[in-house]
Amino acid sequence: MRDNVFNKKVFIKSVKENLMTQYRKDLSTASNQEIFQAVCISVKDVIMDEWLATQQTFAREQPKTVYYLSMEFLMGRALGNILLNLSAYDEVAEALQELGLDINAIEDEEPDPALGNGGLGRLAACFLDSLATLGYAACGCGIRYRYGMFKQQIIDGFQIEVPDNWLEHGYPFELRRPEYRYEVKFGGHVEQEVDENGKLSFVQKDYRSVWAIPHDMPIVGYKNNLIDTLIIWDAEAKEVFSLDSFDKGDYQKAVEEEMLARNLVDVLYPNDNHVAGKELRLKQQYFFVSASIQRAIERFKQKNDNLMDMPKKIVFQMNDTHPTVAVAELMRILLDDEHLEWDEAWEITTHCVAYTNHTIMAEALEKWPIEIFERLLPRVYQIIDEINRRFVLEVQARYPGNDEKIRKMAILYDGQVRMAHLAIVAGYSINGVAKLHTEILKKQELRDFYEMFPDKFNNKTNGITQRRFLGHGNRLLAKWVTDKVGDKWYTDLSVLKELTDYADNPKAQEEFMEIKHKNKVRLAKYIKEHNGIDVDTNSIFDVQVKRLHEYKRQLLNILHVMYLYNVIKENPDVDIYPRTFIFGAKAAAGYETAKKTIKLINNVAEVINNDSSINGKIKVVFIEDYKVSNAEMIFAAADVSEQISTASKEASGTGNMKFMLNGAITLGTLDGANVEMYDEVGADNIFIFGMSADEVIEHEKRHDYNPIDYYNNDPQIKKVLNQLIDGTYSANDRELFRTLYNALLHDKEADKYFILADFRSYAKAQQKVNRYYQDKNSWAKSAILNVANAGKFSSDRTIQEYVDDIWHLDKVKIDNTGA
Ligand code: 26V
Repeated sequence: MRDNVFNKKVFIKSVKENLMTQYRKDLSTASNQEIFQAVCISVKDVIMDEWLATQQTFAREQPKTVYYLSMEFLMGRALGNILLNLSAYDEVAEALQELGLDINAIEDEEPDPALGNGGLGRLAACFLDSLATLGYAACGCGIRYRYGMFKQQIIDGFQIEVPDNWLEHGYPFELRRPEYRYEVKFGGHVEQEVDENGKLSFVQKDYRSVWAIPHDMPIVGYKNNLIDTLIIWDAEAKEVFSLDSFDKGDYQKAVEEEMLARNLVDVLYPNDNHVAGKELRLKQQYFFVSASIQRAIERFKQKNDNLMDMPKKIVFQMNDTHPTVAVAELMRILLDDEHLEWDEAWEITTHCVAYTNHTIMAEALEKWPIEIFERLLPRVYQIIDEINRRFVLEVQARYPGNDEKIRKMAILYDGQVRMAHLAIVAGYSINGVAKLHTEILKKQELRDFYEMFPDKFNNKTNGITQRRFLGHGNRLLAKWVTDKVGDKWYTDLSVLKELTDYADNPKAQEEFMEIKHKNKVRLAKYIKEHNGIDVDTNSIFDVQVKRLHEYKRQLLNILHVMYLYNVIKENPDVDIYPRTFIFGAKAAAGYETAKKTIKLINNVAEVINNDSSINGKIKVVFIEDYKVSNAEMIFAAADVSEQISTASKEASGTGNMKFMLNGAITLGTLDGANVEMYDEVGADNIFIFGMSADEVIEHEKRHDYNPIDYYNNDPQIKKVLNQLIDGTYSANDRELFRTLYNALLHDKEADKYFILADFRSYAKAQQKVNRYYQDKNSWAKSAILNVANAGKFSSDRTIQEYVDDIWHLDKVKIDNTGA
């Protein structure tokens, strides 16, 4: 079947036909966007057959299914990835070439479905890719945001947020399925009713409701004919506001429901690691969770008649606390709709839901005011209240007279619903996302819960899909790797170990550096086109791309650039190998410090890039609108990967792994998964600096850190900080960076993220980078060893661990003979 369609001749014919039927155009008149759409339709033909075959196999074999509940799926572009996984990329590229078209230009027509903020959403996307590739039945469940993550424009150095209307041209790979809609109810009140058997039941009255309409997206497994599904739910008004309802006196209700549906899925909240407590966000959470659970239960009931068997067939993985209302919604359906007893419903729920924690940042811990919760979800709130009541009894039984424990552990406390506590009490598994992170959870943040439920806690170190981040993003290196060790790495990344044999080989080193250089040329071209800056492709590409957050310390990086610039100015002959400092980062719209940091980076770039006296030794580039599609190109071109978070704050990081897989050398703290990367690659092939997590935590406990000491005792640090407020980088407005200056020296929690404490150690590590790069062979060797030791960080490994330890899914084989 695949062979047929992707046969060059057949494919070209099919694309031409699509152009004709869709647009009444031929190749000479069609735009690239139209050709992109036509190509997608041809590809979709193949997908549809395999998708159906997969779903039929699932229906027949009833494998256990994971429902991955996530507010975010940062999918990135689909076309190239689908072609790669269908093993049709080369054929299609050649076919397009025959038509005089460049496949990259066609791929560039696809908007990034940016239905996520950062690491958490991208992880969900990598997981789906691995689940399908490994042959497991999985269903991603999320929201079809009308506007994805905002597009970032840099104007006069400032970030400007522009709406991302990703659906503008229609999205070719989604399938709208209104026939599988569900009703989701909000508000009203709960009434108790007694049925003829004297049984008490609870009924929600006077509610407003919307339809949840599923849109399916295909998740194509790698060369295995299996296609899983990502469902993103859209909201539609139940009763379209009409004369009919007016007649019935429902006018007000119809209008309200239409308004509710209209706003519900409009925007993805662009905050990351920070809770704003917006009511609409809670609505979004309940909306997609309720629809997803209704769907799962309905599917289950089609083939099973005993709900107590649900844990054998279904697991709901909660991606952070955002979908935690799932606990109460599942209870509600089992109690109110399925009429189970509390103990039965609890038995099922506590064997069906599991929770992943992605952050220890206190600002990201979700707590909802009880008032909002009760008003919006009255019945769900009653259930949470009951779960809490029972849990508190349990705590009291275990720690008699210890009110402190209750204060610390209760689900409802101080007028708030603590979502993490609900997730932990109900979930049968609680996992962190890197070894260090899980240890910190157990010893610090969630210590009381660990003491009470030690067996629930486990670690699943994150991973990334090598198919997108090497196979698609770095085709040159992918080919080089395949030439050396065969193509097994696509599904078993551990074979990269075999590259170790080449690390010392001068020819392999040269080939590797040549590929890196070509990727740098590609990125330089992108930078020239987008930023108008010429960068030296022989310079070290030193890259920090990730969400902008104080704990990630982009500020440390740029302060160091300012320091280097001072050093060069004072001593023009200093031995500094040319370096291009590349940044990419979006800041949450309301996060002032983060936005100021972007402005600072751009102002420093402006000054340094235009100072001819330093002979182009250092340059600074801020890449606008960092997103999955340009990320793939950036990782491929990086020499140095900046992973410089304050130790203990970055739960895992996944960008770090993408750089490693592309042969960049990490400059980082012993934080998150960096620790495990260090273990894999060895001390000689990574640049580590800064305080340890234990040291940071110790200072935080003792409140004994004083950044002023560093300022007073280190003249070079002092000079750099003074330059924040003396107009060096803001000639027209000396006060522009005062807030950054104060945040480092004078605010209440001055230098909360220990930038000054780590500055010297960072500068030293940077100096090591500077020297090491000049020894080309050693550098190439280390870079190759980074690729060779990246095997552990495949999301295939991560997913297999989830399957073995938490989900216990059945492997499925899709028979392709009917095709
Ligand atoms: C939190 C919140 C809080 C409420 C408002 C909206 C919002 C949106 C996203 C988040 C998630 C923050 C947590 C997160 O992204 N954690 C990242 O997860 C990655 C995957 O596990 C991990 O590699 C990163 O270290 C971690 O920061």
